[in-house]
Amino acid sequence: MAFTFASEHLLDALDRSRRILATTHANPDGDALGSLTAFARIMQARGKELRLYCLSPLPDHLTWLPLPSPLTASLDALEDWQPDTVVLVDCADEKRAGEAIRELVMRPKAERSFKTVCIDHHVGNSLFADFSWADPAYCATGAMMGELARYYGLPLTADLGEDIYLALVSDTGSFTYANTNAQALEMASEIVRGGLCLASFSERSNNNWSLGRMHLWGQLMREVRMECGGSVVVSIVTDDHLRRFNQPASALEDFASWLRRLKGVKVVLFVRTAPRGSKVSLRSMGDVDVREIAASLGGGGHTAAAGVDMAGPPEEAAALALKAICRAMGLERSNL
Ligand SMILES: [Mn+2]
Repeated sequence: MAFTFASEHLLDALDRSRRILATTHANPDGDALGSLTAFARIMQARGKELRLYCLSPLPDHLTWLPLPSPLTASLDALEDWQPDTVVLVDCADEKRAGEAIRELVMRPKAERSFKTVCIDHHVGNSLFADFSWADPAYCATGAMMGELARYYGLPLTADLGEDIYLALVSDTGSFTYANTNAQALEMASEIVRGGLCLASFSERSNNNWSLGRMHLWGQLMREVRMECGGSVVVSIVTDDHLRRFNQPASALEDFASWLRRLKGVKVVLFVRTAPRGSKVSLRSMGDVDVREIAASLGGGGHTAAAGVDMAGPPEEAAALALKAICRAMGLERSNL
């Protein structure tokens, strides 16, 4: 597979910057945060001043991640600190980072004193930024950060190595998904050679569950059901589930991926309650392009992992999504 690298223009824009506001998508996962912190470290090593913004607070399972610079959820907190460059990582479009960033990015060039940069690996990046490096050949935006670090001659060690490793494992399902490529494994190997201790990384990143989260997953697994003759697995989570086990929504992180383990399943449909309606996650084992299904419902993502926010309660959203899945697979749905 051919990988692109950042254009001279983008590299030049970064070189000329002094104060960078870096951000990523709301509800950040390991790739979003890992690539954000990696980017910040790389730019700090280049002598830049960094501020980090994310609409959502750090999810519980990622609070252990050391931050290179304070992370704020409010642009007002920057007070009179003015960026000359706004960088969005792992964002396919300007809306994913939230309204405050969208407003900044969408300002006409003549009305702003900063340039915008996007580094991202989603299919269908809208190229909204002044300078974009968008390449779906990369398994994770973190892998792009690894390439950027190599370009600047920075070793993939210590916190930078760990940031990138977190991004890689997060988006490849610990090197098990179809997007896992030799480049990712080579980069991981370079990070391990650089001193990352995998046992202690796993200790921090995986072995941090509460009993409530374990019980919640147990309950959800009991409720899982099969549709379309066993090729679609459906899991629905309501507020009641979270309340009953006293868990935050972040306790559901990665649950959908586990449902891939059911034999014969081609698509995972995971629907959960969201502040406005429902959040639908789709996972595919490779035969079905779930990004297309998500797009038909107004969402997006990757071929093997996509999502969409829908109005209405989870049961309703699940029924609509299942219909779209069955249509895409050329199957009649059994019942829901
Ligand atoms: Mn990603």
